[in-house]
Amino acid sequence: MERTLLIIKPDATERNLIGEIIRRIELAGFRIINLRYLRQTKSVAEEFYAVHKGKPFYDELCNYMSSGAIVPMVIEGEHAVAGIRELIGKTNPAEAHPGTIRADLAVSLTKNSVHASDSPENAVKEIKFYFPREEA
Ligand code: 3AN
Repeated sequence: MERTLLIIKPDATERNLIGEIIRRIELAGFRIINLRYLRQTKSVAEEFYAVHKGKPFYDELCNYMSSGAIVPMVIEGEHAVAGIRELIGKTNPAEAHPGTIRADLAVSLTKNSVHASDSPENAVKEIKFYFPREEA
């Protein structure tokens, strides 16, 4: 069993897609074991995306991730990190395979509806970020 962090981003919460995204996660056989609904400040978004600091899209990304409600959640399942990355599709929705969350629901490269941890190591860190009391 493995855990990963997924975040439903502001473009998706705004378009009432929380249920649709959760439905796809559950249908794929994963369990949601913790979940929050919040709006974060820009400085919290900057802290979460610190690895991207200095990249040309960093400021836009942090503004966007503090522009509306987000839903971070802890997901558990067999090979959850790779499995959820597959379910969400490529970063750019234009390049994502049909049937993936980003191909079907996302708006653009920035407004790409969801984030998911890209490695088991990052999953542990990212889960701690939004769920500090969650056991790894
Ligand atoms: P992923 O979310 O697929 O792991 P990352 O970690 O490379 O992708 O990028 C984090 C976020 O930054 C992406 N979800 C996307 O919203 C944004 N992003 C990445 N690359 C670009 C880019 N070239 N232009 C604009 N935004 C980008």
